[in-house]
Amino acid sequence: MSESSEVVAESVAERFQQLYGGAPDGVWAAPGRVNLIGEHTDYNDGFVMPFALPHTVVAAVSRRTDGVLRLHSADVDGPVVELAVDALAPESDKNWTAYPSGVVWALREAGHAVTGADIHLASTVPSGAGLSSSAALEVVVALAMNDLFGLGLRGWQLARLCQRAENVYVGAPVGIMDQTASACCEAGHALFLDTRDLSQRQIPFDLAAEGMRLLVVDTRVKHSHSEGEYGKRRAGCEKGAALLGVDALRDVPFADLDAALARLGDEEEVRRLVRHVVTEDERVERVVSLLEAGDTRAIGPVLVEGHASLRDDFRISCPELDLVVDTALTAGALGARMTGGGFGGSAIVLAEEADVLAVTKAVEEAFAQAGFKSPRVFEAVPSAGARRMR
Ligand code: GAF
Repeated sequence: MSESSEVVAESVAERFQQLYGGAPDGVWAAPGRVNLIGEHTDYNDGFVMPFALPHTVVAAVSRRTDGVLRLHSADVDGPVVELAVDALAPESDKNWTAYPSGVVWALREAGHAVTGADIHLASTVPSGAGLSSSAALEVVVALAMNDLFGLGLRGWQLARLCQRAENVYVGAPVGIMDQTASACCEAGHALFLDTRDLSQRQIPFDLAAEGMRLLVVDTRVKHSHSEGEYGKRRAGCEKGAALLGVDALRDVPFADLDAALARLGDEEEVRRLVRHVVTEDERVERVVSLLEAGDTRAIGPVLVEGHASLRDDFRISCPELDLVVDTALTAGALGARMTGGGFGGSAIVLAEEADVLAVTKAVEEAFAQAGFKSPRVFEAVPSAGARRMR
C-alpha cells in the first residue's frame, strides 16, 4: 500500500474511533470508475469496458452481533444514523444511508447472517459526476461485510448483491457495470465484461507507457439515475427486444442490424435505441481487438463514434458534454466521448501526452466562453479494484 493510502486508512480509522469509541476491525476501499466504451449496454446483456479510478470510498468498519447498524459519513453533515437490521425495508430511505443499508438488506435477503456493524465512510469519488460514487459506496460495504462475517463471496457475487440493493432497496434501475468495475478491476487494466454471464477479461491498458493520457472532464452538471430518463431508455430497450423476439438486445447480431431495424416498423424511438445498443456492443469488441493488437491510438475514432451514437440515437448527452468532445477533438485529441449514464456528469478525452495541456486549456476556455461552470479536469490512471487496506 502506498504511503498516501496508509495515511488515508489511518485518518478514517481515527475518526471511527472518535465516533464509536474503539478501533475498527478493519479498513476497506472501493474505487469509482470511468467507462472506456460500452454505454447503456449493461442492462441489455451486452459488453462494457470500464476501468477503476484512483478515487475511492474508504470504510472503517466493526462487526456487531446485536442487530444494530450504525452509519456515518465524513462527506455528509449530521450525526451517526442508527438502524435495526431486521427493520430494513426497500424504498423506505431516501437519504445516502440507503446505499450502505441496502447492501446489508441485500446480503440478509440472500440468506447471509449479517448481524450489524458500525461503519464510518469517507469518499474521494466526485459525487454526481457519473463516476460511480454510489457503486463504490455499495461495494466497500459489501466487501467489509464479506470479510467480517466470513461470507466467502467472490467479487462478481458482491457486485450482483450491490446491484440488487440499488435496484430494489434504493429504487434505481441500473445495470451491473459499475458495481462489477468497482469490485473486480485491476490496476493497469481495463475490464472487458460480458454483462450476461459476468465473464471477464483484464485488458492491459497502460497509456503512459505509450505516450498518451486519458483525461476525465467533469462538466459539473449533476446527473441522477433515480430520475426518469434512465428508466425510460431501459424500458425502450426492453420494448425493442420484445418486438424483435429476443431475450435482450445483445441477441441482435450486428450483421443483421438493418433487417432488425426494418422489422421495427414505425417505432422510430425504439429503432434509435436499438441501433445504439447493437452498434455499441460492436464498438466494445472493436476496441478490445485494437487494444489486444497494440493499436491503441486507433481506438480514438471509435470513442467518437460512440459519443455520436449516445448523442443522436440514445439522446442522453447535453451541451456541456458535446462541447468537451468537440473542443477536445479540435484541439488535437485522439478521441473523446461522454462516459457513464449521461444527462451531465463526465466525458473522457484520449490525447497524446504532448497535447494534454493544450486540450485542457481549450476545454476550459470554451466552457468560460459558453458561460458554463468551470469543468474539473484530471488524468485517469487505471487503478486497483476494491480491497482491504488494513
Ligand atoms: C450508469 C448505470 F449505473 C450503469 O449500470 C450503466 O447503465 C451506465 O449508466 C450506462 O452505461 O452508470
